Amino acid sequence: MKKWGFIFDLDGVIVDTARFHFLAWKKTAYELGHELTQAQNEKLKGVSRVDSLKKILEWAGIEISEERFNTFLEEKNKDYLEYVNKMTSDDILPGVFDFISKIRKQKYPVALGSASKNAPRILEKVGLMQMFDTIVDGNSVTKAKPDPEVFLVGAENLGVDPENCIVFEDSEAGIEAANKAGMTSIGLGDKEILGHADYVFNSFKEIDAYFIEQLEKI
Ligand code: B16
Ligand code: MG
Repeated sequence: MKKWGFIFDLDGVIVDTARFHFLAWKKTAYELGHELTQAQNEKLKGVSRVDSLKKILEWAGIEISEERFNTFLEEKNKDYLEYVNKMTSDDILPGVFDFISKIRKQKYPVALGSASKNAPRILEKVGLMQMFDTIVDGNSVTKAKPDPEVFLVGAENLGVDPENCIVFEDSEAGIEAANKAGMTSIGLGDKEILGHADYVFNSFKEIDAYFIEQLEKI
């Protein structure tokens, strides 16, 4: 049997925080005179905080000073953390806990590969910190998705070759990063948006039985 390594994105895969990012960025965009659309929000998923604000400014067609840029970043994170601080284990997405428990029981190594600088706080809030052998997040990598760095560091920390890693992602940028890393990419969400993934499922509930069975045959 191959030594598989599993790498999970956080926002939108393990927890339902993508909607909190959307609400907070919508407010930022509004203050910049721009109405953030759902389609534009898809382009922000998996993208670092700094790059997200750069994109919003581009869509708004305005330039601001470095000082205002940093103030907007701080404000956005403050708004976002207000939602995060209310999170509990109820915010874990359906099927995730059982899925990770199952692969851990089978001794597969498990990593977190997230762009978020808030990842440790979120994992603490929902009680999942102990589920990961390594945590690679926005505090430990410099290049943001779609750059593959976050997943390559995850693979290295797990001691698994990139081609034997399976990445779970909800974002266009994250699937691109996993593909660039030479890993198997699994999209969680809409097939229309994540069509460049190797596989797409609606949720972990769908993957559970089917996917592990296939793996064990390899
Ligand atoms: P923060 P992921 C990403 O997390 C989010 O999808 C993205 O919307 C966010 O801008 C980015 O983290 C940075 O997050 O502001 O908390 O540092 O999906 O890679 O887990
Ligand atoms: Mg995500």
